[in-house]
Amino acid sequence: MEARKISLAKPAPLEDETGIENREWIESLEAVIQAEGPERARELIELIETHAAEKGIPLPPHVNTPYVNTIPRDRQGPYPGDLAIEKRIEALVRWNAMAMVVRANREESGIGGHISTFASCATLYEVGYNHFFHGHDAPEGGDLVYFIGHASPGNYARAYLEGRLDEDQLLNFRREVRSPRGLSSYPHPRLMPQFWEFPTVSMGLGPIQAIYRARFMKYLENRGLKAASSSKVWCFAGDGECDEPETLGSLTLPVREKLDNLVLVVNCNLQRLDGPVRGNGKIIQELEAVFRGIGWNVIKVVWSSRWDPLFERDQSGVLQERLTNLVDGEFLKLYSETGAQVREHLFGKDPKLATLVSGLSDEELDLKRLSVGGHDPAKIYPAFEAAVNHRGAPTVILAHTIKGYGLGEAGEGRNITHQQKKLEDKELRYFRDRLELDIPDEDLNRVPFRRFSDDSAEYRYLQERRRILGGGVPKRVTPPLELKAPAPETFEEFFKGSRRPIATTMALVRQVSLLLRDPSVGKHIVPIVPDEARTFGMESLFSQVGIYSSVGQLYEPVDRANILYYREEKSGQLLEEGITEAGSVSSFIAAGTAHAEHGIPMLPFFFFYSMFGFQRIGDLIWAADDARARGFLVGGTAGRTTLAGEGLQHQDGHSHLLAQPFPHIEAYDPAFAYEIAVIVRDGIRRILQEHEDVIFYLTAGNEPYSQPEMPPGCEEGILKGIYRLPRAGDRKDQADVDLFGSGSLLNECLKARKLLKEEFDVEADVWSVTSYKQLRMDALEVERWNLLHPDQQTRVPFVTSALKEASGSFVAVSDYVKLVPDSISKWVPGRLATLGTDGFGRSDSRSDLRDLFEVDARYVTLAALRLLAERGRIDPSELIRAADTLKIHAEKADPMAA
Ligand SMILES: Cc1ncc(C[n+]2csc(CCOP(=O)(O)OP(=O)(O)O)c2C)c(N)n1
Ligand SMILES: [Mg+2]
Repeated sequence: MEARKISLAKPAPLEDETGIENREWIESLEAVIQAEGPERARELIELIETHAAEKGIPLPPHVNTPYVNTIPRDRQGPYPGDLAIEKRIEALVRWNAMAMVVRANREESGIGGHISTFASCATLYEVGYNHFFHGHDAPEGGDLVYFIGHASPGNYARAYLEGRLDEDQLLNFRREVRSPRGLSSYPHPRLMPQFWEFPTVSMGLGPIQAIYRARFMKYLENRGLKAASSSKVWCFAGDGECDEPETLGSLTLPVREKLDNLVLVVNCNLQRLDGPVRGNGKIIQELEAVFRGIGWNVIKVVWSSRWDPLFERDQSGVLQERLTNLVDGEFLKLYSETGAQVREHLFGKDPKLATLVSGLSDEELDLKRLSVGGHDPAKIYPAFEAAVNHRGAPTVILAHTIKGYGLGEAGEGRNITHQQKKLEDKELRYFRDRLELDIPDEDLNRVPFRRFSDDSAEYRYLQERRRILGGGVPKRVTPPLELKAPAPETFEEFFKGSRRPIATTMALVRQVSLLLRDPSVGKHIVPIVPDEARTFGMESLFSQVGIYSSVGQLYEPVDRANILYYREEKSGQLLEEGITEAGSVSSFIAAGTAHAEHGIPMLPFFFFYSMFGFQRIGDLIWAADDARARGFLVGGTAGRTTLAGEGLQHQDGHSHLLAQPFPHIEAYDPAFAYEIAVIVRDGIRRILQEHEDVIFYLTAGNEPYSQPEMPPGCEEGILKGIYRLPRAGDRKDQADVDLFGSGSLLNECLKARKLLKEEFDVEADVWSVTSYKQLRMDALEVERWNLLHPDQQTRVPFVTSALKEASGSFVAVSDYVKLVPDSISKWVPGRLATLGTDGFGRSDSRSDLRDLFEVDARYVTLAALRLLAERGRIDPSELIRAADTLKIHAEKADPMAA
């Protein structure tokens, strides 16, 4: 975007002939404002605009305002705090934040950390800490503040001054391994569960989580689970971060939902990591256009109070015009210059501008002295105040700041500033002097941490402010909330089985539907779906619990006559998010952490197309795990050959592989309805009764088949990952071969067992592997224990002991890539052959797909025979005959290469 194009504020010339006419128009408008007020003036302007449109006169969209503060000086009330004390507090926070990073890097070069980002947002945070951010003890509940991840030294430095962290902890910044008291690099609730609430450092994930959190708060209120409150969601984000699609991708939701409990503060230091965010444009104006265009309340905090007299003297608007036309790259250059250079380069271009500043000394013109709005509490306070008082729409504050503010030559506003981690003595001295701290020269090199004494005015002030605002922020609290387990009937029908063919997706939906009726947990369940409810057969939930809508239903739905009609209501329970997996998982995180944030235990079930889960929004699931969210992720229409007909972009054969590295996600690929019931029942117990921070991932298929009754004694195996299905007949002795199946491919094992018996006189046992991940985790844990405890009796992984009486020849078939079953091969006692669905999916019938990927009963049979041949149990020549019998062609295309 060219700066010239966005200078909508270009003032009209008032001197020449046209100027006289212009002035008459302006004077008329002024007269209306004076006589009838601004509202009438607005009406008239709109009238003229409409008329112009009728005459075919194109007008530019009104998305920008001049490049000045939105709140004019005369609407700025008196500052409610003690500015001198707050300045001294801020100076120490700034110093300590810098000291943490510098000391950490001196001790361990390369340990990282950032100085300049917090240096840019420190004043924004301080005004928040002194006047706005409510802690959990506030009468109406705390505010939820999403801090900028890589500005975390600032939060630690603040907590240190408040006495919430001690020096030892500061010294262990980024030493999360060396010391149990180490401070995590970024906000990680997993690592600092009593401190951090929201993981934000993956750029873009903070804003989207904050948006859906603010909506979830309204959801809880509208459903009557939470009293209406004035709690706000504050989200701080970087201007560079706004390039992430997650940052700006969900901006319409808060407008639609009128989320006036949401305040987004964009720290516009005009720089990102490598250089300017928009060197050739103006990021603040660009963002203003985006937010205003959508309907946000936009407040720009651009210039500090020192600019006020200049703007007041600028009757012709020439200063405003110059600043509006200045590209950010040029501003940053000017910022690094001396006052004399600024006089020449910024003000010297126009005689009127030169005159405007002629009474100011060069020192006074130095931009480091003139400063910008985001470093001036007097400008920040009214913006924050206007934001929290605004009704009916979310607010964004675009605050102009300087990256590395106060660092001078060490990186203030320089391109290198982001990476600055070490300061030399000269630079430390400069920083100290800018902050007006009384650290003696001889102490400087130690970069000491400094705090106020307990009887100082500053300490009393900051403690008092935090006490009034309800305690420390951030602080994560998890009250022990107990919910009674769901009634046994909620699960029983699944244990009986069903002859009628049912897909596991249907079983899961039915399970959730029964849970929603349960008197204990029912109202705590949050079904979430990104526009796939009908795909998963969830539409019965529309009428059962209603679709949440903050305004109810303003229209009569077209399908009103149908009992399963599209019912929206204010107290609706189902979150129908529309096509946004990223938004939906953000709702999942909000619901899954509601026990900590709102003192209300909620149990989300997020149903999504399994292909668009871990693959598409893996980073948000990672954040959910970090956030200690609890709940159930359900990957529907799963399995590369179970979902027929959709093809390459839809058929998921790898989400179970992608789920493997997530530490607190237990992933299951259940085959039968009773397995689902066992997993869900135990998961709910662990979440609601044991208070475990765990997420369950269940894949569910859409292939209908009859559901067997639950065999006795298999619950442990289902939960741990493997159990044997009842044998055909009542054979007691060992089988010749053992077959592992998961999900709907378990049926292929059952068919293969029959084929093996009938065609080849081979006895097979069939095992349902509900979770390779669980088996692997257990085996890794046991292996580790054995390594560390050589003096004790060796332990055996569950999978090894479960299979100890098995044949020693195993065939695993999975609707996922072969690596999934391969992941346990080390611990399988014998030889394991794996069949899986490596390669791009295709649209076709299930049987053709299973032939393509070589995962049907015939291939299971052939693989079993091959193992027997390898062991000398059958003659290898039998294999040729077998392939022939099974109609398997040796020269068929390899699905991985095809
Ligand atoms: C998804 C993602 N990509 C890259 C990074 C690495 N990174 C950390 S900070 C940063 C620059 C941030 O710039 P900006 O948002 O403007 O914040 P500032 O430091 O300028 O306040 C980058 C690229 C990250 N944390 N997350
Ligand atoms: Mg930036």
